[in-house]
Amino acid sequence: MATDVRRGQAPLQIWGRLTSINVRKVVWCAQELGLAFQRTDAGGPFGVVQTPEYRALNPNALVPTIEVDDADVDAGTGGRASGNRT
Ligand SMILES: N[C@@H](CCC(=O)N[C@@H](CS)C(=O)NCC(=O)O)C(=O)O
Repeated sequence: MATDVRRGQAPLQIWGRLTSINVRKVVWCAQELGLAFQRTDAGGPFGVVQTPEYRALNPNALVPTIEVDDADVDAGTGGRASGNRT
């Protein structure tokens, strides 16, 4: 992947392909809550998850991953938050 995974403009970034039921849950939740978000395809045929940039966000290399400001949150059952919030 040649893109910078921190390129997004929206306050909430959702990483993951819509063919993943776990990604759909997060997108559905964000929509129900009326949150502005940007989603970027990752996982499955889109790849991305094995790149060092993505693994820095989510070492599990799974989707979805949620990015909120400077915090990276693995939306999976393992739940992880990292990064600095100011
Ligand atoms: N319970 C999992 C949910 C995440 C998960 O299993 N995601 C699958 C898709 S539903 C995944 O990333 N598969 C690899 C891929 O899509 O490349 C977790 O702990 O994160």
